[in-house]
Amino acid sequence: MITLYEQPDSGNCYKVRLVAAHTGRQIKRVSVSSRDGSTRTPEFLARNPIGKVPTVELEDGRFLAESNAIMLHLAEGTSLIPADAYDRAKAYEWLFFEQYRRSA
Ligand SMILES: N[C@@H](CCC(=O)N[C@@H](CS)C(=O)NCC(=O)O)C(=O)O
Repeated sequence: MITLYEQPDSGNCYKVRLVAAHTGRQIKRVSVSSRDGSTRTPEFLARNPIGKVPTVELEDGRFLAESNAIMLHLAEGTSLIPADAYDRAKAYEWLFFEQYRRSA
């Protein structure tokens, strides 16, 4: 099972939980927070050297960070990643858009 290190109030972590749910993946959720220092411990920095969430530990023990990279990994082989190149690029367009767009 994938382990998701998350801040429960983080939109980036919510996106990962949504894709996990849509793709039928079970995830183990572990709460960490910059507020209590748990994203700056040596143990957490070994998982993600920049101390950010979401960070996931895959079933094989490897770690992956960046919400969009995690979502693309979870969605691999599903209809969430369209087969058509243009449709796929349109999906990526939304991923890039939301990373820099902070308000309406
Ligand atoms: N581009 C990253 C942004 C990651 C990020 O900024 N995460 C915030 C929560 S949304 C975080 O880890 N904040 C705690 C900290 O900076 O220590 C992504 O999409 O995952």
